[in-house]
Amino acid sequence: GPEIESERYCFEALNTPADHPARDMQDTFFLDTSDRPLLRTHTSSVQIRVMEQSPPPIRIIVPGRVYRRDTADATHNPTFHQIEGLYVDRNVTMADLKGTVEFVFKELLGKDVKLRFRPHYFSYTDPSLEIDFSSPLVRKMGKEWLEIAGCGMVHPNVLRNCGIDPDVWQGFAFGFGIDRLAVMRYQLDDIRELVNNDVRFLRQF
Ligand code: 2NM
Repeated sequence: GPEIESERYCFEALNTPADHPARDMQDTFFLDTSDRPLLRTHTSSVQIRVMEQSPPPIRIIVPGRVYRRDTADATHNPTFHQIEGLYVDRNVTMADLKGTVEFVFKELLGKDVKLRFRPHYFSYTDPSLEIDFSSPLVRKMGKEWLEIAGCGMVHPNVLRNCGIDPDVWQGFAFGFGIDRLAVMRYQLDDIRELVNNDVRFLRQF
């Protein structure tokens, strides 16, 4: 999907109201033209494009670059990368969500990690959850749990906005940022190296 998006795909279709903080000038890079395109703040806009175009069942993984206003330093960058998953079918429940998410993160982080789900709020899912993980690496950082991802059951309004009947179809989605994970895993000292394109850095991998 495109990195330059409309407010419709990035916010409106995702049930995110006009007064939501993400839609503030302080949080999103709006491009200075009349129809207010913006730099996408998440890859969920791509999920909308897919749900609009293809009838369920849908099973997709959406990786991509995203943009949020932030002051760059060694641990923050106004551009980073997300991976999102979306599953829409008949009879989809929270059990499918939990089982899939646990499988994904155990494959990614190792079979010995512990996962924890906490209630949360996202406008595009209900119920919504945040996912923490615990591992020897996390404990080495002096912490017990580290937040890694968000997830939830796709809000009926989001399905409706894409022409999908929520009385017939349900879905779950999850998303996470990969840059901070890469910093941890490869012990990088500056998150900005991931987009600096310095070949002396890139050649190490
Ligand atoms: C997240 C967390 C929770 C999400 C929801 C959707 C859609 F389009 F189906 F509504 N896509 N992605 C989602 C839900 C993403 O990332 C932290």
